[in-house]
Amino acid sequence: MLKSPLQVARGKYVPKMPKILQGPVKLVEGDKTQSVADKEDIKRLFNNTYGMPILSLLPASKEKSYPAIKVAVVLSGGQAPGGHNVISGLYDGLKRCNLANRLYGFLGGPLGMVDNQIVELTEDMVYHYRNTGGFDIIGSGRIKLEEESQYDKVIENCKKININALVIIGGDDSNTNAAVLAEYFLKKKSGIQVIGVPKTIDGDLKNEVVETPFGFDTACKVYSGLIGNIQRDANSSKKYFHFIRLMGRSASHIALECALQTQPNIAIISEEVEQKNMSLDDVVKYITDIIMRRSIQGNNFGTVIIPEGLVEFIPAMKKLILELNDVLAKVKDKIDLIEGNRERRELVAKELSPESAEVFDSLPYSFANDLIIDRDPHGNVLVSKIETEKLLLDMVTLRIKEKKKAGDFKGKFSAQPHFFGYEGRCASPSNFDADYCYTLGFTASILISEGKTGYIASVKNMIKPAEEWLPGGAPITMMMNMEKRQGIMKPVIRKTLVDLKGKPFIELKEMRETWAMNTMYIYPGPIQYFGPPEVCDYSTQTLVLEKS
Ligand code: FBP
Repeated sequence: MLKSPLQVARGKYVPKMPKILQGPVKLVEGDKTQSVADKEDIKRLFNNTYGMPILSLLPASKEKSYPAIKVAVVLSGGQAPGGHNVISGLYDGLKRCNLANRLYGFLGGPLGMVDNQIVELTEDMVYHYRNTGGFDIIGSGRIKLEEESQYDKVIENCKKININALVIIGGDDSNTNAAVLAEYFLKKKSGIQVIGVPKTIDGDLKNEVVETPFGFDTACKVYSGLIGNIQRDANSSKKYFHFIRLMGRSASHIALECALQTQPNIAIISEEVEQKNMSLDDVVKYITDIIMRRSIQGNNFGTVIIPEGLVEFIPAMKKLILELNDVLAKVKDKIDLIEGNRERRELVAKELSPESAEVFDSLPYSFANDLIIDRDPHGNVLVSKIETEKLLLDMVTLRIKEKKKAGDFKGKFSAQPHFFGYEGRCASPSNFDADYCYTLGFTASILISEGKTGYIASVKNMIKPAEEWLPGGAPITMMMNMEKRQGIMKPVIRKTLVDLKGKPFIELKEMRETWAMNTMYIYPGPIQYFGPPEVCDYSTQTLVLEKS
């Protein structure tokens, strides 16, 4: 395998671990738990795994001996930096619990568990992936396992080589799947445990027990580095407004964090747009107003940060998308047979309520087409394919033209669209993510060895140096509530959106007028892997502001 000099050097990095995990540990049970909402429904659906206690790992006086086990790991959903380190930590942790333990990987995501695509992960294999980005060691996939026949197939495949436990590394949907499997496996007395690991660059799988999902830190640092470069270019040529859409399917955590790291002129936060009941037109007015005010000062340049999920938070669009989700599920067979976009739009429009049909009709065709493409297997709109930055850029351009015609705008306006998403998802993990992921994997190995199931590995106290982090586990059911998915109420982990009363948003709110009118860009530069801790080990501002 050919490697770059940085890959070679980075391969030798030894992740920092909590002091607690460096010696013998014991598991201590804390308080019993309840789901975040819909307690009765979740309790009924998760009869065997509901209400379990929080678990903490604490130092013990001597090493415990565990029986030898076989564990299989699966990577699920979108890539996030650090997945390979979860596997490295899991591998090393299993070997510390018992040298005879063996680790396997299901290939290509959850479908690999059904199709029995499995490989053994040996020391040699794991070695090549330590501290690297990507999920390519075993691949990933978005398939959702929903049928009992699929769960039975997973049991059958695990039994073939006596797998004792599964580790599912994924976001809210994948960890929901982990909870469902843990419950089903207990009901069927299969003896197979399931442990989840919190992953997603989107940052929305966090709550009182998960401080942050892994991958958010690295992805935000990559995007912020790029935004900083663009800002330096904008400030040099002083001729473009850059409309930058940032990944993050639903919540605006990435947009908010990158804004805090780079101080752009405008940062739209979807959750605020929804709270203020803003229309698309209101968002356009807001952006245009700042562009015009900057122009009066002679600043015909700037940066606008746009969260990927914005359209789903504009109330009229949200209503339209919810209706479209149901309509698409209903007409799926018919629509698949239609080739032309116009005919597809017409078929869908007929099924919408009059208000939503009007909104749908008012959208540019290309944008309306984007809204009726297939949902992912979890029923989510594929927002990464919706070019909101171009839509806003076109609408702002039109508005500026009108202002110019009316004699209200005398400046110059020229803009460039950008979308940053895939650039950050497989980056080499920052020190924070490399350390965090290794710790998560190591913690998962202990939860399994202790016979636990239906838990997510968790690490707390993360604004402190890694040595002081507190590893443990939390029952997945405590994060769940009931939500409508593809027209049906289902138990799911509740996503955490940007808290408009939280410190990160308040910081943005207090500073944004200053950032809009002055050019106060910060240029974070690329992630640094070698150097002083203040350059290499800092965590996101979101985490620092939320937890300090
Ligand atoms: P997860 O929720 O699975 O972590 O994925 C998040 C994400 O990166 C979103 O930010 C983005 O909208 C989506 O995946 C893109 O999905 P795909 O990889 O299927 O294009």
